[in-house]
Amino acid sequence: MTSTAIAAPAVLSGKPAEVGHFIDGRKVFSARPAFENRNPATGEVVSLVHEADAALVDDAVQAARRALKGPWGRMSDQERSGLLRKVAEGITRRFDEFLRAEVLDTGKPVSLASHLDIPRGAANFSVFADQILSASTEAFRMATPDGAGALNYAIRVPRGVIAVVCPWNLPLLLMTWKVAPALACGNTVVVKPSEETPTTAALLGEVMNEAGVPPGVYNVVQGLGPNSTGEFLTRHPGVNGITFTGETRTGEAIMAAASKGVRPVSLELGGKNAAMVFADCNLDKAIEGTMRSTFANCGQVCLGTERIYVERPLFNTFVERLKTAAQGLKMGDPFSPATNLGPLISSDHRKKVLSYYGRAKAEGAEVILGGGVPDLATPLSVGYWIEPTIWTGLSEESAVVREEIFGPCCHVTPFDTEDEAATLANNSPYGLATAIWTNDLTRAHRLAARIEVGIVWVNSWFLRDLRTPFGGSKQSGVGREGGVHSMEFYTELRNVCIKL
Ligand code: NAD
Ligand code: 6OD
Repeated sequence: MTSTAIAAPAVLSGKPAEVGHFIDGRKVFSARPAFENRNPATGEVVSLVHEADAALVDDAVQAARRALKGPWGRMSDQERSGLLRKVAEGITRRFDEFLRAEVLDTGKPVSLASHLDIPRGAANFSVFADQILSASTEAFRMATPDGAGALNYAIRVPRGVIAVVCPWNLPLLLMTWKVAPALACGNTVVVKPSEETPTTAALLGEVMNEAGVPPGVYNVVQGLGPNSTGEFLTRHPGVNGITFTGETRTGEAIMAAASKGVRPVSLELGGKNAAMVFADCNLDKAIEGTMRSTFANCGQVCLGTERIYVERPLFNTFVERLKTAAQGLKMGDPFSPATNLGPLISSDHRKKVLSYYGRAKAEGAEVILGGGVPDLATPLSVGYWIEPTIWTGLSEESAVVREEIFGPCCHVTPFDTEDEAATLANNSPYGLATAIWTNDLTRAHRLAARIEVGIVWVNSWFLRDLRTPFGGSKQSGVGREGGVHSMEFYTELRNVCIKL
């Protein structure tokens, strides 16, 4: 595995590559590509992407249904586990191809993708290859009037065909986070990657074939969401369960689609996460952690902290230190190991984030840093770059403080008491994650029980043990994935009662 020795793309010459679907173990292309996929760093077209219509989505679902009845459906947990392990090895073997594809699709720095996205893509498969071997169920002996008794035991059965609908911010990581446990449990999948980041899902099809995963077990349909591929897939009656990561609004549409046929859904949705920084914290660590939680992946991480609450005695120092650290972020060619801040995903997304930058100014925020578009040399000048931005001084009612922006920005607010910090943090329709920075562990435990989120990090952020429950409260999601919690979603329990 190499980490940074990845060739930067030469100026693309000739026709860009075409990215198509993967159905029944084969690459499939529609009559013609439907849209362009641009490199967010340069605006350059990197590929032409095909779009699956309803008939092609049906082909993929039917292939997935057939595969359930084939050798895949008869495999033992041990055999599936072995195949997943080979998939993990395949990702690692083709690390540089995945890395290049992910960096070109997202514009994220190679320094990030090589340490997070691609290794996690492989780890998701090896972790669930282990998990399935230790999955257990319950058993009960009961009394019966004849005295002989009966034995009840539960078995786990796959749900069937799972639709996996993915976002663009961590494409391989988030897709494999769902595909790996779904396959470990014996399901088959039809994946709909984001239209912004189609490539690694297609590449994974090749790895599945190389690993010997039977045709039809892993399928990919490319395309858009509403009135297109995403909707055709989630409304398809041959789909037995839907797992989705993306915006809360889209989650609502997907939940509505799932209600037809009463299909289960797992939803990992948006956030407007708070960090709480207490005066007794280790400031160096709090700054380092907040730099990551606010600016990693250009702020396009659902777990990112866009609201920072700082205990008043530390407030001015914290803001000054965060500003100095953020001034050290380095934009540039994402393929350069020195770059640690990439662009936003698209021109449209930049327009959205800039509208919040404008709104913050209009509402009288004190702009501590940034607030605009950086002046970069060609070819980066054409990309979707934006300045890292820090504000103070806005009211808690401001849309900038309440709504998910999904950009490299945060608003910092002082607080006076622990009670006030908790009230401020909970004042949100979202409830995904929080980061608490304090050396008072009693306080940390107290707050962990009080903050209305699915994930609490104390003196850390995005520190992941893949066996732990992951998911959001309130409008940040439905259900938990990870470890045994993924097993719960991707299987059904069937009780067997045997009269002795
Ligand atoms: P999005 O909701 O716009 O799109 C996600 C996927 O859904 C895409 O593949 C899209 O084509 C598809 N889609 C859109 N409308 C659809 C419909 N009506 N039916 C079926 N499919 C449809 O999200 P995004 O912009 O790709 O990602 C950013 C969002 O994702 C942010 O809100 C972020 O917080 C959230 N997110 C959450 C988590 C989490 O774990 N909670 C992780 C990553 C991202
Ligand atoms: O680490 C994970 O498993 C996970 N689902 C991370 C989500 C990050 C959101 O952008």
